[in-house]
Amino acid sequence: MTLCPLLIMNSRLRSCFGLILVGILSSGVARAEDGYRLWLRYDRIVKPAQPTFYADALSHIVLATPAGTDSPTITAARDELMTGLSGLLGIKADITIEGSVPNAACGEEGYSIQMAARGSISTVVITANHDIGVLYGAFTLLRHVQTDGLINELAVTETPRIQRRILDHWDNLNRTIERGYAGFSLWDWFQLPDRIDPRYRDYARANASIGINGAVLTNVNADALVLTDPYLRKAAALAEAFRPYGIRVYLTARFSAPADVGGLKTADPLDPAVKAWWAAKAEEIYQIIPDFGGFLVKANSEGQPGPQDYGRTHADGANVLADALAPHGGIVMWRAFVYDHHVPDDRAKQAYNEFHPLDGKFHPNVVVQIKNGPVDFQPREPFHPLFGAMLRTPLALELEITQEYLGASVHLAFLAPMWKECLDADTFASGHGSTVARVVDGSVDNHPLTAIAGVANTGTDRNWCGHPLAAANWYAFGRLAWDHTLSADRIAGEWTRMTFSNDPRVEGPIQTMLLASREAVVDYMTPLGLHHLMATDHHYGPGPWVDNLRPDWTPVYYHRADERGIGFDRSATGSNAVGQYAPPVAKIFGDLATCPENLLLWFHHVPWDYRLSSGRTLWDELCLHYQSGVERTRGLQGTWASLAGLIDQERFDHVRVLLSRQERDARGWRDACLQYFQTFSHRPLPAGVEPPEHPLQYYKDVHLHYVPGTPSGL
Ligand code: BDP
Repeated sequence: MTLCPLLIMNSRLRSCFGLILVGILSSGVARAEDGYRLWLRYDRIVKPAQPTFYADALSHIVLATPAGTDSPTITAARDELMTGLSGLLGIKADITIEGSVPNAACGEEGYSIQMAARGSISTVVITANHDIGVLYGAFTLLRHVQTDGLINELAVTETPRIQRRILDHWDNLNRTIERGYAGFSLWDWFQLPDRIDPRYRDYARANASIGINGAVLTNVNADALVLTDPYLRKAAALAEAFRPYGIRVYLTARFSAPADVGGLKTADPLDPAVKAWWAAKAEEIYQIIPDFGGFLVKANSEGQPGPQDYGRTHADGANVLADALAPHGGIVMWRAFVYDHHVPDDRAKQAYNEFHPLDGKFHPNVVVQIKNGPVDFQPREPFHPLFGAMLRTPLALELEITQEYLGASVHLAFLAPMWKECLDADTFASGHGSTVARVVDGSVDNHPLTAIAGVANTGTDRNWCGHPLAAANWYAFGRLAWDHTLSADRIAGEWTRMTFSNDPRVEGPIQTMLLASREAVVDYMTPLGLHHLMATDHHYGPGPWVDNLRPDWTPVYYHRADERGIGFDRSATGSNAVGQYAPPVAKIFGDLATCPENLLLWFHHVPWDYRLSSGRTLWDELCLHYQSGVERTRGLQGTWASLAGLIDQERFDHVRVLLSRQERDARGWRDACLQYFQTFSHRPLPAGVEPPEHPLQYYKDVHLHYVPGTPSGL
């Protein structure tokens, strides 16, 4: 018999040990709030809205599909419900699996959740046509409970609006992540396929909980090595770990792979040997990964190889890969992020110039993947004109969840409001109401293939995304990919309740902070339509003066400040980028008087003394926006401070420190940009703008080293 060590201690020692134990346990509790559990925390709800009702209804759950049988996905749903309900409510649910008739309203991935009385027993029934729908339904039910929804009001039938809801990981095979700010890649390529890190399952659970159903494992700046047998087997191991959660893997295909790893002399897409190589490669991949999703390709962009190297078009290139994948059901996501400094046209116009003439020339399993704006994931851009101009091609929207241009994982920037701006923008592609969202979900032009991608912000950091509030962006991406009609407000509320608490004293302030944060960043970085003022390479701090790189990588190319004014004239008198939009949109953007002020300097070169709607001059307004960015950041700090004692110390302290750096950075942005622009405007800072802390040269001399996520590593 072993005696409990506590029993054989004397009483003094016991109380001392007890204190230590309490200390360990309480610090254990604090450690439990390290963010690892994301929005799936399942801590006990202190006072559920309807305790008895919950207990009754949720004690009996039926999972029903036409097959009516168990599977790894159904097991995942059951496990999640058991864990979730016992954590949230202390309920040990009785979960049964039943057969059901097919329900057209549930489609391929949807579900229906209904309350049903079985005799005297109230039951929750989750019905779906396929197992994955049951899993999605289980997560919805848990979210409802977790956010303290009224369970008797829960009757939902839902299907996703977009079919392929994908995370793009810009992860390299050496585990660094391009533009990744939360540690190294989650994929431990060296130890795969032998070791399956338990984290892969948690990654898959988190994704499934918000409906994400695909992961591109590798960087768009691709390494052809991933297409070789050993790496395909590693990818297959990840695919296996993700499969119960409905997540398919995709890989990036380096266009020169037939030459790089295939031993061919060329990668010319029209060369028969090249076509045969891709066909054989696809065959090989599907042998190893039967449900492989397909390829994501960055071609002829920023030095990547592509079909143009052989005088062929993007359609020629995409179609060869698509034909190879088609017999297996795979797709090609061909990126439209192309521009070239040897082309004399405005960079913002180049993707349209190259892709618009190819509309209708892509094979049916190709989707052209377009960033939300025409330049590059800036804090604010207008929607990409291609969304209104390629009605005969399925178009995917690419969003950047990782905050490459919005302060990395140091600054708080909740991106749902930014994504909603794009999704809700009317392209007029096929008359009024042809929003980007409706182009992407296929409802404008009836495309059967629909997709949306988000460049992931995940990494090996214990809390997954670096900043304790940055997982809100991962969450928001998934929720919008599933249903782009959800409001940013609702998503912020859900995430806050699940990640922190249903306590209104906590939920309200965090939700308010999230919703205010992106506009704060716009104000202190690039207000009024300014863009790409970031320092070279790492894109973290200000560098509006940079003029010594290829022109389309320099901020001076974008802001065009001079003695007269500031901004890029993209109106009919300038580069005429506005001409790439449908006439009703072009008319609004193209006229200084009607252009939304938050995009003014994107489309117009505006005199310093031009009067804005406030009655103030452009210069004064610009200065006040920078100042407001700083003040809004201080507002975030103040709101966060009000949470002292209401949330766990660990996340409280972490965010407090980050916000204080954000405020310092915001001041730096303001002081650097305003002093630099002042060398052109020759005007004083208006009242209300704080004087700069350091002279301009100080900011020019700042050189940051080893900023995470920087491709060159410098
Ligand atoms: C830019 C990034 C670069 C990416 C590129 C892309 O700076 O690291 O490779 O986009 O999307 O935003 O291909």
